[in-house]
Amino acid sequence: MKVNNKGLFFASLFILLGGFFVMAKYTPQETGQKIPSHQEGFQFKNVWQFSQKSIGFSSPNLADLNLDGVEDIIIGSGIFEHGGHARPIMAIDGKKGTLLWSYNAQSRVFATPFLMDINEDKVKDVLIGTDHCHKGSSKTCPGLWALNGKNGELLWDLRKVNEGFWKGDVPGFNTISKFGDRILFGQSGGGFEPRPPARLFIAHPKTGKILKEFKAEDNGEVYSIPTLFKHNNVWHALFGTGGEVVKGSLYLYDLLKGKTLWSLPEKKKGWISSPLVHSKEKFIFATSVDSGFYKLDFKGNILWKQKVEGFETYSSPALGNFDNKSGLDMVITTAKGVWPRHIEENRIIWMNGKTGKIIDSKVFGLNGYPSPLIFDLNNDGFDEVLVLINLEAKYPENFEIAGSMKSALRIYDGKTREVLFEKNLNGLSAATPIAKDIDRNGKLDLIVPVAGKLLRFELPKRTGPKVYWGQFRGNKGNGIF
Ligand SMILES: [Ca+2]
Ligand SMILES: [Ca+2]
Ligand SMILES: [Ca+2]
Ligand SMILES: [Ca+2]
Repeated sequence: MKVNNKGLFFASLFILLGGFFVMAKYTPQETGQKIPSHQEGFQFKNVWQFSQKSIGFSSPNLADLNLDGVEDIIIGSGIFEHGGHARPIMAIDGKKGTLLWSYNAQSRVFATPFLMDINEDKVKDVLIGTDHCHKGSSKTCPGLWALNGKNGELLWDLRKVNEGFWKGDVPGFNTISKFGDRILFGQSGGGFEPRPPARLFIAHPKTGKILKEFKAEDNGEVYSIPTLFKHNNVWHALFGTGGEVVKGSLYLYDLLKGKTLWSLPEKKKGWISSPLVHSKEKFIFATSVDSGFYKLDFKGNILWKQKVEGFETYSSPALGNFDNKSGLDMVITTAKGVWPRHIEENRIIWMNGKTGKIIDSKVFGLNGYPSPLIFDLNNDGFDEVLVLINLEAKYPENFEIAGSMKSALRIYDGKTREVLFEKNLNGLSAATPIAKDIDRNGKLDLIVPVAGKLLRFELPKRTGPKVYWGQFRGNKGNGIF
């Protein structure tokens, strides 16, 4: 279960992060947070480290691209807004941590790679788009491409495929979602004044041909990655409009009829994080920027609402069992203050799934936008939460210092909600990691992106942990629990 931003959402969400760092230092002692002295059994070992300066905003995804039985990592890059930095889309060997291929994206990539085999060679291919144009080397942007998963070669270029029909001049693309034999993606809107409305596109994944285009009813900007689900045999798209300072609504859209079924407005700010759908229990959990946390049914009825005043939420929520009562609970991460100055504190909040009552909450560092991951590491029926934390926040004029900023990987115990494990990292953390046993040896792996590098850790012992929400937007990367 987890969180993200102006894309990233937070893969997507991070489009928003350009201006949020100010000088501040975080001292863990001040928070009263206990750092565990006994972590035996949970000492994740570093397997490899892959360095590339521009890594940091795009959350990774997994597929075995070289067919050696170990899943490989696909990630975008683009911490640097300006200048002639390389901003590649990369595939990294999961076994060795070496580069398999890269594709030069010119502009920044915040989105998470979407993976499906479109050329029918049994290897998943990579579909991903970029942020809007920036000063510097960017010439043609934004772009959205399908790349051959085997070698990174271009399969199609959205701009070329739809030449003469579609013009995409301004805002960037968010992460792609699949429904039936179609894909859906958004071109965010906003970013420029006057703010153009976001456009959402339905396209054919094999050719890149745009089949249909629509806008949200309020003509808003859309940073929230749509969560697509089938209900009563109809494909629905759930997404939010608005931004950090622009109000918006949560929409449920009927993709067949092309109409809005319902919407839920927030008065002051919008909806940036990607909403979560529980397909079996048929509920929605969505978080607004203004820290409104909503459990809804599929008709849009509010089952409960929790509001935390003075906080803003950009990350996607997650589900798990965190108290001794039956039923799934919620966990969210949120930041005190108003964007772009979230310097006071971050907070992780656990809520009872039936009532919305807060089970617990803890302060956990600064400017933390990565979404949480959920797994039961010690097999006690209570779910641990993994978060990436920034321990200092600076405003990096050009992000050159982002790679040396202090951060940490922290795991909270599901039962006590105390810190079970913590490891210091160097590098701003702004994307969501992955928890999965990528080589199927029974030992859980963590794939951790921080500014300037990607790290693989592995548990030393076979513990057979159950991973319920192992990457950005869940185990399938689609926002569905
Ligand atoms: Ca592999
Ligand atoms: Ca393929
Ligand atoms: Ca546990
Ligand atoms: Ca493993």
